[in-house]
Amino acid sequence: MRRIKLGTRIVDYPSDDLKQLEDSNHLLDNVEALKAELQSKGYIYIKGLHDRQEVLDARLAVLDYIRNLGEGKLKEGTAWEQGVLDERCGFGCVPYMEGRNDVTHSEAVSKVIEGHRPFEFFKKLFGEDAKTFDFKWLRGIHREAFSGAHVDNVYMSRGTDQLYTMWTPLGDVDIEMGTLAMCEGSNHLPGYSHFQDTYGNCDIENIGLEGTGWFTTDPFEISKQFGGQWKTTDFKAGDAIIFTMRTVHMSSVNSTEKLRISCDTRWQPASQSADPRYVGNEFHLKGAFGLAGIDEGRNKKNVPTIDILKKQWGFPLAMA
Ligand SMILES: O=C(O)CCC(=O)C(=O)O
Repeated sequence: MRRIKLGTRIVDYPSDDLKQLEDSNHLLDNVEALKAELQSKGYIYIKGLHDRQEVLDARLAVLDYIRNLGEGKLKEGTAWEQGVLDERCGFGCVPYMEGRNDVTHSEAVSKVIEGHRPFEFFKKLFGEDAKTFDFKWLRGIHREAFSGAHVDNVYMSRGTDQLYTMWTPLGDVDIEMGTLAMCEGSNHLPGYSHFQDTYGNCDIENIGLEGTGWFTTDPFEISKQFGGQWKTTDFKAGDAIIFTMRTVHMSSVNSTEKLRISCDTRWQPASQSADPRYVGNEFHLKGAFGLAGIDEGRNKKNVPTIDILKKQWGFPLAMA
């Protein structure tokens, strides 16, 4: 049994609070069953979707990029390939790599996150050619950092609803380094209908929300209120998890001295319209959300925050 920090809660793993993810590799030759699994669980976890060596090469390319940004980020006296962070390098020091094409579209990174393996996978899943947003959410998550519970629909709902996220850890990432946790069933269980009709339907950029866009940092505020089951696992380089825009997910806290590197990539059928904010070479986003939104809006007045909205929607603010 391991003690894990999942957002702001400390939980045992594995336990009823946080179970182990099961992979769906046995369904890879049965696309209808794979699609049914994606809808019933809200995700499919595929071991070895990517080539392991290519993922390890991509990780090194990202670390090399960070190393070349200057001193003070990776710990001196340790091999840079280890990805050990300088103790002082936390929020604001780890480079923000989301949508930064110089690193997200570098050869080694592109080869993994938009290489032929994911293209073929999604082509099979959609029954037609697949396309992916140009914007890539490449993340370096430092010690004590994590992502709060949210659905992706609040960030990217202006194109087709046949849009899926593929989360790819770049390297072997144990739960203690900050893995993605899924709330199984949250995309369709009846307990989520008000949550999905209010928060889940929000376009947070449109309403000018200030902050991360997360619903909460407390996993129990989701599972104990609306149902579903939190699950995660230790990921190996090559593994990926694919999930719907309505699946609630968050991450465990990175409690190690190593940088957790991962990328979320969005996929949809090629014939469908895409959210225009994430297509092209330059991205014009009004806000900074996710981890980058933590400090946004702290000093602003008259802007909606998630707490104000939750009150309006009739949700209790915090759980004991
Ligand atoms: O990597 C993370 O911590 C968050 C990723 C995420 O929210 C996503 O893939 O949609």
